[in-house]
Amino acid sequence: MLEAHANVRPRTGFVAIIGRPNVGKSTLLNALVGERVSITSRKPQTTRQRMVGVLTRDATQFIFVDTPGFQQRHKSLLTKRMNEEVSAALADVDAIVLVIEAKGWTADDERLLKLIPSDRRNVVLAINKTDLLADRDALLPLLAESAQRFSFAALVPVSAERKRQLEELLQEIEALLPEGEPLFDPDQFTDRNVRFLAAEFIREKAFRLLGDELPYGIAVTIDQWQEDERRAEIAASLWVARESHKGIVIGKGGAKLREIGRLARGEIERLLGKPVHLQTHLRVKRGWTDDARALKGLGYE
Ligand SMILES: Nc1nc2c(ncn2[C@@H]2O[C@H](COP(=O)(O)OP(=O)(O)OP(=O)(O)O)[C@@H](O)[C@H]2O)c(=O)[nH]1
Ligand SMILES: [Mg+2]
Repeated sequence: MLEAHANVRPRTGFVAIIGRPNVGKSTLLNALVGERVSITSRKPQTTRQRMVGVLTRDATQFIFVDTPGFQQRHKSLLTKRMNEEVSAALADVDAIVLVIEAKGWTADDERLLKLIPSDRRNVVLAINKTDLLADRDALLPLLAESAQRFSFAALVPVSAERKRQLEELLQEIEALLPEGEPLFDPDQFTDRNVRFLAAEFIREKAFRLLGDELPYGIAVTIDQWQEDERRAEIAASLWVARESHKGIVIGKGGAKLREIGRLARGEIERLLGKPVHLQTHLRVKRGWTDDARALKGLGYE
């Protein structure tokens, strides 16, 4: 692909996608990259770690960095680590996409905006979920208000879910990227390995199938991975922070945990392109969301 544009100088750059929890950052990343790199759910705080999604087209390579939703309400050690991931993602990127919802600015959005140095000229505002607006005219005052808040390089209303205005967004970002040779193979769409993606798919199903509070206390590790050309054999653990949570995750007669496993297996099979046998175990690590050593052991450094 890159050869066809030999007369165009290649551009490559890192683009951080930031925003408060649940605005649609991961949905946007997946829509831009065209692959399911980052898990999503209707619950806030789904994403816990920085995640790279790569889009290579023509002579340009966009290296998007999805980040956890930035928030200061819940104060566990896990949340602190998640906020550190956001701050770290802001350093050394070539462009920043700040995502807000078309409903308008919230206090959490404002707090996050304050983390961005005011002299940055490489910040694009993506106003997401425009499909939920009854009246598109409502965007005009929001655009005016947003331009007053910060010198954004561009303001782009989008719908990540419906894949609307993504081309406009990509063009605005592309204009901010420096010249440079691609860092990833054009076929590669993430820096994460399949084991990590598989663990995340399991966590996603738990997020989606469990009630409102529980998912924040769930982590997933892969204990065994055996794969040959024809099939894969995977064993994973779901970790909960309290003994009393076990029953909820297992569900009546084991139905909940089975359903989580069944849905996750489907996604892992799509990812690997072969049949998967997935075993899930439920384990307790008391208070892991506030335990530095446990966080490290579960992959949240
Ligand atoms: N209607 C509508 N819903 C959207 C859109 N984009 C995302 N969503 C939904 O918003 C919810 C949150 O999406 P995520 O992509 O997980 O949000 P996030 O910002 O990554 O959330 P955290 O990782 O928790 O910070 C999901 O239910 C998405 O389906 C959109 O353009 N329109
Ligand atoms: Mg996310």
